[in-house]
Amino acid sequence: MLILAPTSDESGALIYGYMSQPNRFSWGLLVGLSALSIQASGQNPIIRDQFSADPTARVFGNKIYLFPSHDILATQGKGRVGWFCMEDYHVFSSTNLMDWDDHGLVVSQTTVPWTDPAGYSMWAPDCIERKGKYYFYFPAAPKGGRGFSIGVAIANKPEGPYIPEPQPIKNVRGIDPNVFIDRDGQGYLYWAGGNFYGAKLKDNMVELASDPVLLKDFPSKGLKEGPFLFERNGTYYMTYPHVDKVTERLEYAMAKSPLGPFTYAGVLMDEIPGCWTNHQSVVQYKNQWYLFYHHNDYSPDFDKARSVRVDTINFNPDGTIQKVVPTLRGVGTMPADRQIKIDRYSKISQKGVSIAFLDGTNTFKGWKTTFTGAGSWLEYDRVDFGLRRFGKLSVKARSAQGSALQFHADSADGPMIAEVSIPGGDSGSELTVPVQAKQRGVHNLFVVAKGDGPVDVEWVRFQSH
Ligand code: FUB
Repeated sequence: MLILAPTSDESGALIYGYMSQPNRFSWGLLVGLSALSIQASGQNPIIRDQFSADPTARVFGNKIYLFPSHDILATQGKGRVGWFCMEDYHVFSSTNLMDWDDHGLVVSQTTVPWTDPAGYSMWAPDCIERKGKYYFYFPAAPKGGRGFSIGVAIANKPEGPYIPEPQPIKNVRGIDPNVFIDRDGQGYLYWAGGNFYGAKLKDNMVELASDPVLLKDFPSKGLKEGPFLFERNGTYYMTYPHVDKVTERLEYAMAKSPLGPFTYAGVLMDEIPGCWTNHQSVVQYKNQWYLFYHHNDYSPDFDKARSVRVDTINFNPDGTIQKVVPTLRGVGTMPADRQIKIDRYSKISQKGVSIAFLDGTNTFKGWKTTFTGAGSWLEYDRVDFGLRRFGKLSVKARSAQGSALQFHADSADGPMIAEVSIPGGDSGSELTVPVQAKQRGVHNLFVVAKGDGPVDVEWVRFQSH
């Protein structure tokens, strides 16, 4: 039997693949209890106070819920240093895709009866609603066992509390569970284990109703995992990460029934350099489709500490999907009176703009934008000025030798909203100036450097008074 286990690529870097021998390190999983509500704000990555990966997004009622993996850093005696390390799951929700509430820990390796409590391998999960109950599916290593099994925890609300089933699902070995309920009410479970497998679920959602089927219409070369199936206009789309060349890219195949046959249809997202894995879900919310995925934004030197992102996804008239280009700006409009982190830009000039962490020892503090050279510019799309005609603009900036920035609406030479002189000095300060061309509604914001001296910008914000 094939066991999912870490191995190394040709350069010796750790990756994971399928080996015919079990690996020595252990795995595992808990049931979460406390609800801790922390706000995280929009732009990519969307979760800004902890690592998050393998995002499954689901719409329940009028909210969008996020069920990601929760990467932590292994230390000696806690997980395997240099490898994935996950001990629990959090659930998040949003009504605007900008502000995400963290509902806290919902399932943990120490309280699921069948999992190794020191496994640190709670990999990609999924969740679905059926008849008012919420079924949370997760892979983990069974106590004293090998490889991964897949279990279910059940709740009356998407936020939990989730009660784990005493045993994993029989006849399922693998990772990355994905669950789908068709229009006729039939549930399906998909998972990865070298290949993709699928099976019908019984109405109770915790037992297979049929033998697993090998879904054979997928690439035979290069690791593939993370199956995520959705339906649109009678077409079933199977999306998945696949290593075609060096790292994972997102691909998809189309079918006329949930178990196939599937026909390869293209690439959803190209490889993103710097992170070996990617992992996706596709969901429609308020008439727009979104692709949730991950990248190692807060951990550029270690790609097993990842962060969830979201971008819009669009379909062609023939039902095929337009390739998604990953962005820092993400989705949604940004209220003008928030701290607008322009380091999550939409576009920048070819020269003279760079992004760096504010504090390399704590990357969760975020980034700063540095302008070097007059004429360099940055575009930040979709700032919502509402009807308020904000009268002041504040910017937190620093420039050792002094500089100036101009803010324009709609283009680099569009109406000038404000000009700010940044005095020379080493301490960053909040500078406030009157707005010249007041704006209403949603506009793209352009920041243009007017001085040659380097200037660091942390955020920009509009105010009424
Ligand atoms: O997060 C651990 C594993 O990395 C997931 O299960 C895979 O899909 C990949 O993202």
